[in-house]
Amino acid sequence: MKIVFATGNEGKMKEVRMIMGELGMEILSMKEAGLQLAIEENGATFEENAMIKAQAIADVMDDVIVLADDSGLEIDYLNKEPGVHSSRYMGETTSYDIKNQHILDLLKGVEEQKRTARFVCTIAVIFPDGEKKVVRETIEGQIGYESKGSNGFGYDPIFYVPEFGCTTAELSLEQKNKISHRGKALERIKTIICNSLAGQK
Ligand code: ITT
Repeated sequence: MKIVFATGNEGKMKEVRMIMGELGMEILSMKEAGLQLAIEENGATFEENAMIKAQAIADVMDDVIVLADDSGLEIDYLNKEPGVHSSRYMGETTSYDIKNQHILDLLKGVEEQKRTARFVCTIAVIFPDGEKKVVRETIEGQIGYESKGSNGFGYDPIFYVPEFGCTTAELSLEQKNKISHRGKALERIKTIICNSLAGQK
């Protein structure tokens, strides 16, 4: 049995491979599965978008477990924006250096207690028999005062985690996966897959 992960985001794929690799199953990105689909993420929630992406792959592939992640950054001071629009925020092709600087500018002078934010990750799974599940996990933090670190991707350089005293871009892949929204969601999905496979024996 293979897993196809419905993402075109290489940063996500790195995190996925580290955790899901422990299952001992082949994990393919959409590109590796030979799929070039333009999937319109028009859901109103992370859960809906994750299921839209997973369903688009499940519709064209048989005998694989399909996973899809929809995630984003909610900034309380900006009324939870960019939220479900995180990858489209300021334009899909705009660099994260520019997006992150723009957010820092919007929060200029805002006191620490009001800089609260969270990463949200929903992961949808669709099994070959059509069974579907979706999980949601978060990590709480704050928008920092400057961009820091070069690990991770996206908004990691401005997402400050008080317990660690650094941004998620300053954590190693292993450290980030232990505490992150995606790491926790992937661990739950791993258990769901293990239980489902055990039930089939
Ligand atoms: P796919 O839809 O192909 O998976 P995407 O990047 O468009 O790739 P999303 O629609 O789920 O994915 O948007 C998620 C965005 O939220 C992502 O592009 C980042 O900007 C941000 N994001 C999510 N998780 C993140 C993380 O762990 N670190 C930094 N930024 C993150």
